[in-house]
Parts: sequence; C-alpha cells; structure tokens
Amino acid sequence: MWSVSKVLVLQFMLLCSLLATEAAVVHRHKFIIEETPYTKLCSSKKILTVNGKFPGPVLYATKGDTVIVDVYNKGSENITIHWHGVKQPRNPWSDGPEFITQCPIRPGTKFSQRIVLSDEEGTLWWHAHSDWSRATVHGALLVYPSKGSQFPFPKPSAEVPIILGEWWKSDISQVLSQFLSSGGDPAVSDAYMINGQPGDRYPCSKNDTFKINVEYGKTYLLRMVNAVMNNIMFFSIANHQITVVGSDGSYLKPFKSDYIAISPGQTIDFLLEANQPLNHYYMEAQPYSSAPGAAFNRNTTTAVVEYRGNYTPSSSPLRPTLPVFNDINSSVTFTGKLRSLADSKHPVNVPLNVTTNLLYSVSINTLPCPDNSSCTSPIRGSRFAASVNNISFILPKIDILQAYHKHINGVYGKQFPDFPPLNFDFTGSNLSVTLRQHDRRTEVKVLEYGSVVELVFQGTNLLSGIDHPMHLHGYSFYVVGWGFGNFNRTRDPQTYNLVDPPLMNTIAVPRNGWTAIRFVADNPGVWFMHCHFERHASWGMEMTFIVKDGKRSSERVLPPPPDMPKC
Ligand SMILES: *[C@@H]1O[C@H](CO)[C@@H](O)[C@H](O)[C@H]1NC(C)=O
Ligand SMILES: *[C@@H]1O[C@H](CO)[C@@H](O)[C@H](O)[C@H]1NC(C)=O
Ligand SMILES: *[C@@H]1O[C@H](CO)[C@@H](O)[C@H](O)[C@H]1NC(C)=O
Ligand SMILES: *[C@@H]1O[C@H](CO)[C@@H](O)[C@H](O)[C@H]1NC(C)=O
Ligand SMILES: *[C@@H]1O[C@H](CO)[C@@H](O)[C@H](O)[C@H]1NC(C)=O
Ligand SMILES: *[C@@H]1O[C@H](CO)[C@@H](O)[C@H](O)[C@H]1NC(C)=O
Ligand SMILES: *[C@@H]1O[C@H](CO)[C@@H](O)[C@H](O)[C@H]1NC(C)=O
Ligand SMILES: *[C@@H]1O[C@H](CO)[C@@H](O)[C@H](O)[C@H]1NC(C)=O
Ligand SMILES: *[C@@H]1O[C@H](CO)[C@@H](O)[C@H](O)[C@H]1NC(C)=O
Ligand SMILES: [Cu+2]
Repeated sequence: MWSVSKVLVLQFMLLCSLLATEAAVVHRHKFIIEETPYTKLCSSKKILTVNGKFPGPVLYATKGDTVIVDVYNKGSENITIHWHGVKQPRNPWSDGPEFITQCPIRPGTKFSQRIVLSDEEGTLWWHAHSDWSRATVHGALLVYPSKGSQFPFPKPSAEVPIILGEWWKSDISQVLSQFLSSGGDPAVSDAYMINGQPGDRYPCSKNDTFKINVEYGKTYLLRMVNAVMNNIMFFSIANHQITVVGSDGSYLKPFKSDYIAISPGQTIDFLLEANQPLNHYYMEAQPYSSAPGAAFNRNTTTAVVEYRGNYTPSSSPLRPTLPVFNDINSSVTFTGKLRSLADSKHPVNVPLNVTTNLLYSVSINTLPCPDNSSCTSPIRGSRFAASVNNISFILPKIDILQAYHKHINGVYGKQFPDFPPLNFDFTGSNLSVTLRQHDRRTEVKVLEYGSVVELVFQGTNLLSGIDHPMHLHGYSFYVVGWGFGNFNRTRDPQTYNLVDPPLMNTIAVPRNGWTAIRFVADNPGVWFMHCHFERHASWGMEMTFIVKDGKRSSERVLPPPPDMPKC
C-alpha cells in the first residue's frame, strides 16, 4: 500500500535533498528499465518497469530545475522515455518520442536525458514513448513552487499521487501486435487501475486496494495523472466534493465539482477536504467513451478514502455516482470549467496577434486489408487508420531531429498542409465512404521562430466521431475556444476566452466538434503532436512541427548530447 505517511517520508527526503543541493538545482536519478514479475487479477506475467516499480518512481523537482535521468535499458526491447509536459527549451534531444527526436535506447545501452524545467509548476509525468510500453512504464513528475513561493491555495496536510492505468492480463507487446495485424480495435483490457491496483471488486485484488487514510478536518492535495491507454476517464469520491486547482503543470481558478473528466496525457490537481462523517468512502474511475459501438472495457476501478478514528465503519465503503460512460455533456462541462488562475503571481500571456492560422482535421479512416486473411476488423476488407489533415503519419527509420540537424534528405517532407485539403461537411452524418481515403506519409509543418500560432482542431464524423485528446510536445498552449459542429471562422472566434483560458499540453477535442489553441513558437526544435489514445496514434493520428532557430544564439537549438542513441 502506498500510504500518506510514505508520501510524507518521500517529501521529507525531497526536502533534505533540496537543502543539500540548493546551489546546484541539478538532480540526478537512475532509471533501470527491466522486466519485473507482477501478479494481478490472479495471474502473473513479467512487465517492463522502471526500478522495479509499477507505477514507476515519483520524480520531485522545484520550478526551473534541471533533472538528469540516466536511463539504462536492461530489458529486451527498444525503448524511449518522454517527460510529458516538460517544454525542454531548446533541448528537443531529451524529449523522447521514438523516431521523432531520437533513435531507440537499445537493450544493454544507456542514455542520459536532461529534463529542463522552466515555467511548469504542478503535476507532470513521464512515460515510455515507443510502441505501447507506456502501459507499465510511467510515473509522476511533481514540480514545486520556487523557494520563497507557496501553492496558491492553503497548504495541504499531505499530497497523494493518483495514477490511473489500464491493465491487460497478456503482454502489452502481444496486445499491440495482435491489434496491428487485426486492423481492428485492440483487445478489450482486463482492468483499469488506481496506483497499480484495480480495487476490491476484482478477483485477487482486495488486499492490495489503494487506500488513503485521512483525518477529519484536514485537506489533502491529490495529484491525478491519466496514464490509461485508450480512454478518457470519469472519477469521483463518494459524498465529497473536490476542488480543482491545477492541470498539466499550471494553476487553475479553483472550482468545486462532484466528479473529474480527465484525458490520457492530462493531469488534474485537486483538493480533498476530509469533512464528512467518519467512515470509509470509495473513489472510483470508469471510462467515458463518445463513439457509438466502440468496444472498450467498461469496468470501474476503486480505491478507498478511510477516516482515522474510533468508529464502526459501514459494512462496505460508500459509493459515488459517476456520469454514465457516454455522457458527453458531463465531459465537456468539466473541461469547459478549466480557467487559468490568472492572478498577479501567475499571470497569463494569451497571444493576441496571430500570425499563423492552422486548421487541422482529425479523422478516423480506413485502408484496404493487405490480404483477406490477416484483417479481422469490423469493416469487411478494410482496416482502421487515422489522419491529421488527411495524412496518416508514417514514423521514419531515422529520427526527424537528427535528419533535420544533419541535413539528411529523404527522411521527411515539409508539405504538411495548413488546412484540410478538401472542404466537406466535417461533422455531417452519412459522409461518403470515399472521403475515408487518405495519404500515408512523413510530413512536417515548419514554423518560423516566434510565429504566433492559432491551431483549430476539427473533429470529423468519418467512420465515427469520437473525442481526440491531442497532445503537443515542447509547448503548453492556451485553449481559447471549443464547440460542436464545424468551426466557423467568422462566428466562433467571437466566443473565445482570451482573458483566462487554461494552459494545457493535452486537450480533448469533443466528438464532432472543434477546439482552438494558441501558442508562440518560441521553442526551436522538432516537436511531435499526436492523439494520446494509443490506438489512434498507432493508426497515424500524429504529425510533427519543426520550429526554426531564431536569430540570437539564445534562440537556437542546443548541440546534441554526446550519447544520443544511434539507429
Ligand atoms: C468487467 O466487465 C466485464 C464485462 O463488462 C464484466 O463481465 C465483469 O464482471 C466486470 N468485472 C468487474 C470486476 O467489474
Ligand atoms: C488477504 O488478507 C487476509 C487477512 O490478512 C488474509 O487472510 C488473506 O490470505 C489475504 N489474501 C491474499 C490473496 O493475500
Ligand atoms: C450538463 O452537465 C452539467 C454539469 O453536470 C449540468 O449542470 C447541465 O444541466 C447538463 N446539461 C444538460 C443539457 O444535460
Ligand atoms: C498587435 O498588432 C498591432 C498591429 O500590428 C499592434 O498595434 C499591437 O501592438 C500588437 N499587439 C501585441 C500584443 O503585440
Ligand atoms: C479476398 O476474398 C475475395 C472474396 O472472398 C476474393 O475474391 C479475393 O480473391 C481474395 N483476395 C485475396 C488477395 O486473397
Ligand atoms: C443517414 O442514413 C440513414 C440510414 O441509411 C438514414 O436513415 C438517415 O436518414 C440518413 N441521415 C441523413 C442526415 O442523411
Ligand atoms: C485525401 O487524400 C487522397 C489521396 O491524395 C485524396 O484522394 C482524397 O481526396 C483526400 N481526401 C480528403 C478528405 O482530403
Ligand atoms: C459562419 O457564420 C456566419 C456568421 O454567423 C454565417 O453568416 C455563415 O453562414 C456561417 N458559415 C457557415 C458555412 O455556416
Ligand atoms: C531497435 O532499434 C534499432 C535502431 O533503430 C533497430 O535497428 C532495430 O530494428 C530495433 N529493434 C526492434 C526489435 O524493433
Ligand atoms: Cu484520437
């Protein structure tokens, strides 16, 4: 069990290490990637872990620190590690996505990654960024306010990371290869998890159920990461309203809510006030899925909030009521409430003078099966694919960053379109099957240094509309607007929030709707952008930005580290 007291001990250790290295602000850690036996749901297998832990170790840092992680691959597969939400100014070399910014770390080799924090403050995370190994290779990265500053909310009595995960009884590499050869959806998973535990409603899981012990009258900071592979999640705690205070390494205007909706890739920080009668209460998470007919695990994972004291608890913990799995309104209502804190200590800087307008359609497509035998997808003779502006992204064999840096031709093209090549009623019903045809290429969008970008994601109803949690590397962006239907450039910008929009690195584009984001392209490098549903990313819902160097030396990509993995 990962108790509050253990978290406190970790925090105490953190404080000691901070005091010891106060001048340096460089922390160094070792990540040993290895296969570790793990028993869950009455069955055992070996999973890839970092330092033998699942979820992996929590990294602690202070705003603006640099963290060096020596990643040793002692497993038998290629791997890379991504520091999700860390902007890595001028340092794309350590960002991690395989064949975008680096070649894989091969078995038996090591890569020292330099994680450069800047203005991030709150909860971020790290995860594998090659094939589907992030299912078990992930953990939290907590960034504390600088010395002399505090949280912009009352100091919590304790902090508890809450990592939502997804579990298959079979090997994740097998799940992936079956998924890729079938052309259909991945095998339905066997459980969702809270901090590595499915909870006491699953067989062989009761004793290990994650539990937080709380004291009446105290307030706790829960730092939630959604590390689930393929679903947005709803989460709620019985009888307790929570107060949302942060997301994606940035503070929010606090608001109370009965539930949370969180996309894979996002983090939500919230306060739990222990203000209910002494008892034990379930916290539960279950999926939100907007696509009709999609096959997915509908199970509920549970953990327990238990009050300390002398009392007779109810025979079983009280249960919360969660929104039903297809409740689009509850999902968009929660996300629509996110607003930047925007106070004098945490000012916003929303770009107003847009220089580069982009509209990217995000679609599910189909592709003919290579032969009749290997495709078992629900659509006869076709396999699923996915695209951004009608291009399904093909990962190259050498990473794009290296090709860009060394001027290697033939690795990628620079023709990624600014707008969908064909204008159609993106969210209309009964769209023609021929619209599912798409290109399959490796194209990047080149941005001038300092461009002020507005990017509107347009969901489409090709095959089926569904939410897409879009994640951008190297940046946080302001989410200035969203809506249902087709984006209308005359009408919709009038509804933008340019005052206190949330600063995110992952945002769910609502089913058959659109989402507008803004950022200033002031971080030169090669930066991946993709849907954070693994199945959509594997189908090609990805693209890459190259942000050119600026004129000054402080505006250029740093030189590569000497130990970059080689292809
Ligand atoms: C998980 O979902 C499956 C299928 O919906 C159901 O049969 C099973 O009972 C559920 N298990 C738990 C522990 O909720
Ligand atoms: C769970 O805990 C109980 C009580 O300590 C013990 O009797 C039981 O054997 C444990 N079950 C497992 C599967 O470890
Ligand atoms: C949408 O959800 C919000 C929050 O749960 C609720 O207040 C509102 O009434 C709902 N609207 C509709 C149309 O169901
Ligand atoms: C935006 O552009 C206008 C006209 O070019 C200029 O007057 C204004 O100062 C700019 N605003 C910002 C915030 O850069
Ligand atoms: C696929 O199946 C169809 C009809 O069953 C058949 O006509 C066609 O020859 C098959 N194609 C291949 C490549 O096996
Ligand atoms: C779409 O197709 C279905 C079934 O073919 C039909 O019932 C429905 O009216 C169509 N909707 C529109 C908007 O054309
Ligand atoms: C997508 O690209 C294909 C191949 O170039 C083209 O035939 C098709 O019209 C395009 N479709 C859309 C919706 O842009
Ligand atoms: C976009 O909105 C404007 C203003 O509301 C409206 O006049 C126009 O018809 C809309 N365009 C489309 C394609 O719906
Ligand atoms: C591991 O990465 C190397 C370098 O890119 C590549 O040559 C090799 O095929 C990869 N191995 C596997 C099993 O994918
Ligand atoms: Cu998606």
